[in-house]
Amino acid sequence: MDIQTNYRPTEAIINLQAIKQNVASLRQHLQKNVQIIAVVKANAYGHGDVEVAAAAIEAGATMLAVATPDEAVHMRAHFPEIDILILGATPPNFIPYAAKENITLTVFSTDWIKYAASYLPQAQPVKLHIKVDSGMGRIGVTSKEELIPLYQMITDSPHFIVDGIFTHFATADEEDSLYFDNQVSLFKELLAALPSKPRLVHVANTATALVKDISLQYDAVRFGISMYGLLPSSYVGEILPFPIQPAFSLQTELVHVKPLQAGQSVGYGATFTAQEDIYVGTIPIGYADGMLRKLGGQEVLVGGERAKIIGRICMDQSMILLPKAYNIGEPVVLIGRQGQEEITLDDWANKLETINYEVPCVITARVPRKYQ
Ligand code: PMH
Repeated sequence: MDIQTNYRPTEAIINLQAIKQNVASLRQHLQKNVQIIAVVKANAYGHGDVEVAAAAIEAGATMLAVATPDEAVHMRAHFPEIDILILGATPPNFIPYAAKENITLTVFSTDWIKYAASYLPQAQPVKLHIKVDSGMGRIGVTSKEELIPLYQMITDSPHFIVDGIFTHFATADEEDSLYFDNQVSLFKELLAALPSKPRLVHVANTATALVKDISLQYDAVRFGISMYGLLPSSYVGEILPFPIQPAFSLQTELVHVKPLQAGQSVGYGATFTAQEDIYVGTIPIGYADGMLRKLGGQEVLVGGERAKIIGRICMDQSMILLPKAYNIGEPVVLIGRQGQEEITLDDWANKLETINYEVPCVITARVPRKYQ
């Protein structure tokens, strides 16, 4: 018997048309032969990796990028043909799977190639992309002295292929381009030192692809945040070459509505006390869903109007101040549009004193993702 799940009305709605449109708009913006690598790591920034990847591929993406071997295994199970790149460090014991399933790995040290000796693939060689750390300080080779021996070691081996080389920018979304320009220079210097250019050179994240020099599109761009319809920064928003459409919304329903008299309080710590007679609505979402306690005071939308979250957010429930006695089952939008009003993911990010990238990532798996 199939067991029904998701009885609770709390759900994230992912607009796949928006994702397709964002990818299609990027396609128009890029030079003809530049490929789009859809960055679907971390469950597609919390949006749902399988559905997002399918939408991105339909709209023109030719490669998927994930962060970990497990994410690559998950993607391969759903997409037998598409090229998949693991952006992070992969332990050499993954090599046999990578060879068999054509997963491209990121490398940045000769030690890794040495450790790989115990796991050498039998049949196909494994495709590798060399990561250059041009200033992010995360993973990657930082000099020619590191790059050239690594490149030689890979090309000397029948078990590996240098399929690509890439770097990642720390400040591509900022107006001041000094640090960015230094990263570009170092990457170009290292690229020029190679005996021959690998098949895929890629450096551009969203911000680079959208607002930097077109020569930085190279052979492919790694499209993350704006595929989801979100801006990497407000600066990029000011000079965006095409409109983007957010894909993520979050909604629930009122499960209880009650009048509260002046002087009565709400929630743990009784931190909110009614100053007059009011209506309080309870919604079935809390910090265990990723609606962190710091979002206390954030507005939600009910009946096309703004209503505030009052008292402390609980693990599974929260209370809101209602303008009138709504019925149980009344829709409540936490992120997204209702009538003329909109609450954005950036509103949540501001309230949480973080960036929009983080918000959908921390909406937990308890909140089902529904697709439209
Ligand atoms: N390439 C790499 C190597 C990345 O780490 C990321 C995002 C992207 C491309 C896509 O960037 P975009 O979403 O700005 O387009 N990585 C991360 C990160 O590690 N933390 O925040 C974003």
